[in-house]
Amino acid sequence: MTIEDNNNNTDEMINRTEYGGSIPVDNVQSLASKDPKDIPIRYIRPEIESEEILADESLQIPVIDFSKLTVAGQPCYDDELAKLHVACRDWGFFQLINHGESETIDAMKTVTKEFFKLPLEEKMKCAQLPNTIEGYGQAFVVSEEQKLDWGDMMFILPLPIALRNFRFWPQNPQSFRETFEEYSNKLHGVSMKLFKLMSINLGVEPETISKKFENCTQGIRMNYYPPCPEAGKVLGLAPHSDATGLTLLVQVNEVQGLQIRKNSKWVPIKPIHGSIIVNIGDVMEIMSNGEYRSIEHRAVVDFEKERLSIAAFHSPDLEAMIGPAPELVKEKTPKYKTIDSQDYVKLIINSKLDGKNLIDHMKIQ
Ligand SMILES: O=C(O)CCC(=O)C(=O)O
Repeated sequence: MTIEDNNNNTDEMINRTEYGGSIPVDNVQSLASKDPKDIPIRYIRPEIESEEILADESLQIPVIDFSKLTVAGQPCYDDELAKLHVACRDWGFFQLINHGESETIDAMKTVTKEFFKLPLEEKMKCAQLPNTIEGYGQAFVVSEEQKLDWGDMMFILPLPIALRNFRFWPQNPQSFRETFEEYSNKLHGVSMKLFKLMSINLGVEPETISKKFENCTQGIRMNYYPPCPEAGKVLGLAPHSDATGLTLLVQVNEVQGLQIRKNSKWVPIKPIHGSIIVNIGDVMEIMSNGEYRSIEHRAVVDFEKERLSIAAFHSPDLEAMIGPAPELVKEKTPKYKTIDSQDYVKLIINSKLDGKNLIDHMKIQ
């Protein structure tokens, strides 16, 4: 099916509403443009002022050179593969350079910036609907009391193709759909190469991990964080680990904001220009039986400048079972439960972003 096809028929194949959704809340970009001095209390998080942010700029996540991992047996291949294993095990985060997808990424950055610059009425043509997870709005708001993130997002599920709902794919800017489809394919390709390399590093058969992502569920979230005069008291995105297998994140403009939790402190990440920031999600933690760890991260906002990022989440296909790879529990006990993907997705959508709360549900005590 191509993006031109009408996909109403897929609504019959997949009941989109059964997964639940997010409670609608104010548009933050409009809020920020009106009276930026008067920040509603629901955005203010007193607890963050006492949290420690590491000032040591030398502590940075590992950098992996993808060009050294293209052909096994190449000089440097073994060293880079070992470096990748350490990055996944000890950090759960790394920056991928020389990935060969710069042109597609740059095009995606351009249409993302253009989309968020559109008037609200135009963006609202792709607004979330009750009980859907896709579209323009905010995600993970599950109660009226919950603190809110200082940001808006556009979330689309481009894969699997059968699940596409073009209602949420912007037609403005004009090149959005074509650029987005290309981006989805290219980033899925990068993630597949990484899943295969991680499977080699973990010593598991491709069927156990990487094959489960061939027909993956891919969600792409474009985040827009407006500037905030109370930037030190709000968060663009609350601390969370990703519920997925692997996330591939690009920072769209030069404003930094991603922080990861290491040894109870927040470490600001300095993206290398053109890199993809990769992080291990909860599903990889589960499948690797805890050998790899998903890491809590959050997004902070700037006092004066807007910030944009694009996260591509890769989850196993909807028929797959999610649980520890049998090879990795042979001599150990399983640390996590095994459940089917659809139940796992329901768990994600109906939870608020709260540290590693999701994976705690999956742990065998
Ligand atoms: O904006 C960022 O840097 C972080 C985005 C993120 O963590 C997410 O979209 O899940």
